[in-house]
Formats: sequence, C-alpha cells, structure tokens
Amino acid sequence: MKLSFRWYGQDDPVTLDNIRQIPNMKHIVSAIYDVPVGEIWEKERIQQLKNTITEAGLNFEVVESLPVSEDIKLGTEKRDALIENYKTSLKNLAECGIKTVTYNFMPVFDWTRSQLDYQLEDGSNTLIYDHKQIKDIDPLTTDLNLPGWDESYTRDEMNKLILKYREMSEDQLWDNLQYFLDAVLPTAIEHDVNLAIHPDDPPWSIFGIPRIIKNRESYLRLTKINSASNNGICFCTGSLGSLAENNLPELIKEFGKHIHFVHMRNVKRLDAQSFVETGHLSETGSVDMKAVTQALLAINYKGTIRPDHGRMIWGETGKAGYGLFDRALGATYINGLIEGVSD
Ligand code: DNO
Repeated sequence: MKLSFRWYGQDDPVTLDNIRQIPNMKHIVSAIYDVPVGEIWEKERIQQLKNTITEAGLNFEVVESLPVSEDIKLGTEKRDALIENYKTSLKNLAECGIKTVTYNFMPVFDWTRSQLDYQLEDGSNTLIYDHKQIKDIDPLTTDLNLPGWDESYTRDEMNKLILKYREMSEDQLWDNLQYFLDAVLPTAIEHDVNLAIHPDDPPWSIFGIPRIIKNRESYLRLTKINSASNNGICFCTGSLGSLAENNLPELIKEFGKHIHFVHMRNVKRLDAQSFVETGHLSETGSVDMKAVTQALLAINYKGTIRPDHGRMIWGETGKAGYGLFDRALGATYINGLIEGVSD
C-alpha cells in the first residue's frame, strides 16, 4: 500500500518538508485549488504542482478532488459542456502521471459537521456531527460555516441550488451520476486513470437534499452502471463507519476491485445518526481498524491509503481535521497495522 498525506498546496500550514519526515510517507494527495469548479485543469498547472511535490522528494499520483459542477449533478442544459471540460482535465491529469482521481457526488455540501472544535475528554479538539442540531438548521436562513464546500457561491445562488435539490429524488440524482459516468468513463479507461467516488459524509440526507453514496446498496448500483474497475471507489472508513449497517471488511471484500484509494479514520457512533471523530486507534471509536487493514491485505490492496481527519492536539491550530500532528500519529498507526497484520 502506498502511504500518502493530503496537502492543500502552498497555503497549507503543513509543509511538504513536515510531511516527508513522517515515517514511510512517500506520496502526496492534492489538487489545484484556484481553478473555479468546472474549468479545465491545464497541463502546465498540473505539472507545476507535480514538480513542487517531486522536488520535495514525494510522489503525486492521486488527485483529491477534481470537483463535479452542480450543473452536472442537477442535470441542467449546461452539463454537456462541463462534462467535456471534465474529460479534458482527466486526460491532462493522466498525461501528467496521475493514476487516481477522487470526486464526490454530494449536492452543494461536501462533508458536514455540527461543530468543528468539540472538546474530547483528553483536552483535544475534534469534529462532531449531531443530527439533532443539524435538523434544526435551515441553510436557507442560517449563515453556515462548513469546512467542505465551495465558498464561491453568493447567498442567493446557494439558496437557489438548495431549493432545486429539494425537488430532486434520489433516483434523479442517480440518473445524473449515471449520465456523468457514461460520459467520462470511456476517457478514464482510454487514459488508464481510475475514478474514485467518495462516500457521502454523513451517509444520509441532510437539509432535505438527497444523498446517494451511503452503503452496500449504493455500491451495487454504482458498479452496475459500469463494472470496469476504473469506475472506482474512495473507501472512507469514517464516512461509511458512521452508519452502523456498514460492515467495512465485507464491503472491501465485495467491492475490492473498485477500491483505488482508502481514507483511514475512526468515528464513535453516538446514536443512529450522530458521531464524533476520534483518534485513529480502534479502541477509541466504532471502526475496527485492524479488521479493515486485514481485509485490505486479503484483497491484496496495493493502492493509496491515507490517514484522514485528525484531532487538534498539542495546541495545534489550522484547517479543521487537517493539522499535522494527529494525522501523523494516524500514519504511524497505519504503518503499525500493516506491518502487524502482514505475513
Ligand atoms: C473530507 C474529505 C472530502 C473529500 C471529497 C472527495 O475530509 O474526505 O472532502 O475530499 O468529498 O471529493
């Protein structure tokens, strides 16, 4: 497995030099952040990012993420042109040596939490999702400050989007995902690049908006759209693990051929639809990280893996979930798990 670390580019307070010093850390997962969603990622820009990473002694093979425009998810008349741009970006990425491209199909809001600095008993801060609190929020009238969304929308644009999605059924969203995949997968296959869809986080509907990548049923439907391994999955143990019905080792066994990227993190389920993010160690949360590692080794997984969100520890401040210290501890834990469960 290729151990990797997410890096947010030159503005990230965590530097490539910091990252390289983590034991066994050889790969960076990153993206171009200043190209507006929907525009083409030009080869020069991709190559520039790659050069920065390789000059720091690290490799760059996985993009997280090449975002999908809302017009594609909504299926508007603008989607064909945007899909053409997406295909061009995929081709450009492949020609620069990128092997896996992560994306998600979550309407408007990417990962969503109710609080970004919840204090755990040990004094560290973490992310928490309390469904009761989220249920009371109306995004049409509340100023939200969520970590994982496109901030370029005005209030008015955002509200229009939310209202359109509120009229959309899950089946319609699936149709739009299928339309997108039917169009982009031939390009991915031709250029030997894997797509990897991130599960919805949390894996249930929020704010009255549909969400579709949640569980085994979702993966059955996804892989039925196209059974090629390029129609891939980013297996996020934290997102999938927040839903008790998800048996993570079984999912790995069943859909292993499609898994090209693994996000390793732990969550402690508080009730059916609430959870707190813990450190990576199995005993702190609800995910059996050893069983996940065993399942990955059993399918002979050779792809990229990364520690996911970390708590804020030792007084660190920074991008919620993406500090250096706890993610580095997560990385060394992953190293230990792999060494420990390998023959
Ligand atoms: C959160 C991340 C997600 C992920 C995207 C992939 O920490 O796992 O934002 O990068 O959903 O498109």
